[in-house]
Amino acid sequence: MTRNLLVIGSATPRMMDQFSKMFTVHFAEQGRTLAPALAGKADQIVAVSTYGDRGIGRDLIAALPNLEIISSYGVGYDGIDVQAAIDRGIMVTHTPNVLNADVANTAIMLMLAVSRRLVVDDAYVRAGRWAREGAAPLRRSIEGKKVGILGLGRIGETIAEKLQVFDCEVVYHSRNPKPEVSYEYYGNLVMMAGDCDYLVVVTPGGSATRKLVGREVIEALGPEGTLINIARGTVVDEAELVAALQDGRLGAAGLDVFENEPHVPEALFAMENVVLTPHVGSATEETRRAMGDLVVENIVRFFNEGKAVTPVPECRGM
Ligand code: 8YV
Repeated sequence: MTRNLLVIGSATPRMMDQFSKMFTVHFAEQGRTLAPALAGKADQIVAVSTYGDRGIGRDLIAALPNLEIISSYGVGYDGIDVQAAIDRGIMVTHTPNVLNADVANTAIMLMLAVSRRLVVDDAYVRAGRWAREGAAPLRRSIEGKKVGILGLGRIGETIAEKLQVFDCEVVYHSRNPKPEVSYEYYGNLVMMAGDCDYLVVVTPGGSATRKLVGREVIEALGPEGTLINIARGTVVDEAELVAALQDGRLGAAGLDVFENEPHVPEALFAMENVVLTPHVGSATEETRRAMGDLVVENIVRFFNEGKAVTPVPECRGM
């Protein structure tokens, strides 16, 4: 008898090819409840494939009495009720490391795009303004600037390493200092923001970091400062961010993530000092393929060998 797998959201054709070799595949539109069509099959589902930010909640976990593994596409797993899974002995896996380089590249791409006003200058050329009005205004360099990284995990460290090429001075804030790194540690986020040209948000989402970057941090970064967020929209107080950009209390922002995706505050659309991307940090063919392969490998190894490849930290002992 083949096992049953529930895909929440969608899976790539390559993932589907692999899944269908091993499983009967079902789809659930929502992460929170079970579609009525699936109600009769709930007890047959042993594996779930989902996304970190879409996740799976306690109710749906409870509706799947024989679930053994939740394999998530992405490093962040704030949308998954991990405690509900652990309470039932369900393994939760994610896809760390394979996306470090591209997510770090996205952060640096946003730093450069904001500072050099790439989008504005591109529009300037396309509108024929270069020929009519002459050279575009001078922009700001990222060379040698001080960059504060909020959350020095694997992606944060990759950003820090890559920024060495730009001679940036990297400092960081996280819950605890990391003795193995040489970057200066700030125990106080507001103080770090006050000392930096750029604040790069890389810390995981979830209740522990909700609105961690609020008014005080934003104002400390100040009119000459730039906020880059490639983590989760929930980490930044978005209303405060928009207001600070409008009033000139914050200099600029490069944002890949938002509080209520795919909805983005329209006030940002008209701002030339802001670059917006639609949550594409890991969205390259190469990285997404590696992430998909790891989602599948976690499930396959779990059922074949009893051990997943990349459990979330809370499930490492299982
Ligand atoms: C998502 C991400 O997984 O890894 C993460 O935490 O946010 C992304 O890579 C991607 O949006 C999948 O939808």
